[in-house]
Amino acid sequence: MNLLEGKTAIIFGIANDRSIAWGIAKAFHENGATLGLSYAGEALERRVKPLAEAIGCTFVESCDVADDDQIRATAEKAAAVFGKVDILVHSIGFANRDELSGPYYNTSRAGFHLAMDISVYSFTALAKAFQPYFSPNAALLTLTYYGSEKVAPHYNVMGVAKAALEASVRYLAYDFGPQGIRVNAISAGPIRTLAAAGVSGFKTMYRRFADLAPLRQNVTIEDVGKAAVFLCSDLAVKTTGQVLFVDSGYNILGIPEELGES
Ligand code: NAD
Ligand code: 0WE
Repeated sequence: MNLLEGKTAIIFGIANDRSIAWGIAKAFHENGATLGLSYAGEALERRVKPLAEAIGCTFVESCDVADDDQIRATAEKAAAVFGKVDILVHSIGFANRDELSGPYYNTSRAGFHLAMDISVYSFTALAKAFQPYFSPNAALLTLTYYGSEKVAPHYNVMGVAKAALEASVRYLAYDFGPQGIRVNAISAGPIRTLAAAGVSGFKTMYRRFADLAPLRQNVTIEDVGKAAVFLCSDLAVKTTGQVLFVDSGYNILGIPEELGES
């Protein structure tokens, strides 16, 4: 299909071929989009460059979203190369590893600030920096997780950050609405990416997810890519400020069924 023909998309957050951002990049490419990729720092260049090449993408820029100068430089470079930006994808989150276990109240002030800066503020900062270059019907997209709404053991400060990120989606949608620019989020079920590797208890919760979710299947980066194509295409012209669940229906459950019952 060619749902994104003629559109330019800049995607932030590819670390490797398991990244959700890579699932989105592949789906966008399959739908005819012109792509620009951005990654966190030179250490990742070796991994990201070959992926970009595989989808014929020549705009591959390093950008640490903790740094306003790097964000501005990336936006200016994108504008110089592409002229306008139709789609911006933010697939970035970070908290100190030691704050993703134990009780939430152990979160340090500095750790709280870091999680909010990288996982929440960066989306708003990107929206601001790219604003002059957005086309009139542009679409912005970020990635969130159900731990924003309900307690997911150990998700801790990231859950608080995702709640703030989802609120940001609504405020940005309000700000950009008059320009016809849409802002949405996808809430994905657990996926075994770099950001999930080594998280204590992730493996068990990943397995249980497929037993409990109405569709009885785990979520893939390709599944998320398809939903991203929809939200960023003209199919979703009147959808903004929303969180779309791509989670095999897990979020509708109240009381989980006894394991092995059905
Ligand atoms: P990932 O590790 O592949 O992606 C996270 C990305 O954030 C990496 O590319 C990393 O380089 C980038 N990043 C971290 N700090 C940065 C900085 N300072 N500047 C620029 N980039 C920075 O893992 P992922 O699972 O693909 O995560 C992508 C998004 O999806 C995150 O927002 C995550 O919270 C969200 N998400 C993940 C899952 C899951 O189970 N994996 C589920 C729902 C939502
Ligand atoms: O948003 C995420 C990933 C969040 C994350 C993960 C890490 C691990 C490595 C943010 N920062 C870091 N920092 C590191 O140093 N997910 C939705 C995946 C995830 O992470 C969890 C989960 C799930 C699901 C952490 C605890 C509990 C569940």
